[in-house]
Amino acid sequence: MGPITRRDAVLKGLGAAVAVPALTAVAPAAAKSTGPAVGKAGAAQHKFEMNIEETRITLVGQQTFQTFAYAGQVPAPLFHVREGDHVEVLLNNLTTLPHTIHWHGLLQRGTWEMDGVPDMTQLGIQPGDSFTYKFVAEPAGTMWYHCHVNVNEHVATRGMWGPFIIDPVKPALIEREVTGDYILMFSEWASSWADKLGQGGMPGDVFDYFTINGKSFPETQPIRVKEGDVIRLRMFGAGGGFHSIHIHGHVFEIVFKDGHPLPAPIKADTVLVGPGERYDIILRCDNPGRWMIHDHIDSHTMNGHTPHGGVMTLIEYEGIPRDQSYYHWAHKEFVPDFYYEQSLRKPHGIHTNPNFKGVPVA
Ligand SMILES: [Cu+2]
Repeated sequence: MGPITRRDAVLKGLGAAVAVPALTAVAPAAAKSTGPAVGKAGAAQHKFEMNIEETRITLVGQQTFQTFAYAGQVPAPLFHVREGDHVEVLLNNLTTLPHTIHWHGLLQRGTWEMDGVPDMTQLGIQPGDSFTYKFVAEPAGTMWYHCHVNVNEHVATRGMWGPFIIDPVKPALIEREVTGDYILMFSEWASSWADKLGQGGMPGDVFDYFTINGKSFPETQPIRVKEGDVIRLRMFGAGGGFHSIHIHGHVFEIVFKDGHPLPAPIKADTVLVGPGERYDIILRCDNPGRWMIHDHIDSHTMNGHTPHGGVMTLIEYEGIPRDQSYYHWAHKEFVPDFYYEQSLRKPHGIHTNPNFKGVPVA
């Protein structure tokens, strides 16, 4: 077999044609995308190129926030590979400050210099510079990636995080029952730093906006199911705060913690997701209706000083009429893939999401 041919698209260019002005040029050689090459042991080789850009995203209403964004999007692109696959990422820093990627939860056995910690495993990637990460994706589970430079600003308030899902070679029985797979990344934002790129993440910051996948209610999206579905919700503590996630009308099972199967699933209706943690829950859709999902930390369901916002969404069953006059989301425009649910059905690879694209900061 020849050298690896896969050169996935330069991620920042993807989706730009929809609503975002053209960013930097896409190198022709990098725009080619072929299927991942498969190695001897069945492990695929995934090779990607990704830029870090300064963008502005909208959390809700008029509340925007300047970010350092992997591939120009918050959350960052989905990495979805199989346990044992080889991953190579060329990362170009187009911003004004140094960054890295730490692959949170990955073991980096024999590749500790790929762990992404500045001044410990590498130098921070300087503005205009590039760095290539190369490693094996293990162990299996719900992992993520984030910058490790000035984490309290770049990760806690600038959106430098994304999901890294590693499918096990041998899925558990309960995983095989799943009919829909969803990613929910929780984070919090201190609006006083919104336009002060390079500052923030200080003790005493007042976090006054709270998001799921970078959006606050009512800009979040419903999770649409039908009776009999078995859904997996992968919850991430992507910021510095706790989120006490309660789902109405169902008893779910907490099955994985930080990507690893629990010895026995825990039945619950609320799960506390701390900074850096991941919990995968399995929920059987056995109770048709409309059921709220919200953070039980009350201040996290506000937008600034206004209640009814932040970390709120719901499960909407098919067949339940949505035309009641009191129903806030009766005519909500549905945005598919808000929870990566479509991307997770695609073949393994890296998947950008135009919904999450920001606008370049001038
Ligand atoms: Cu950074």
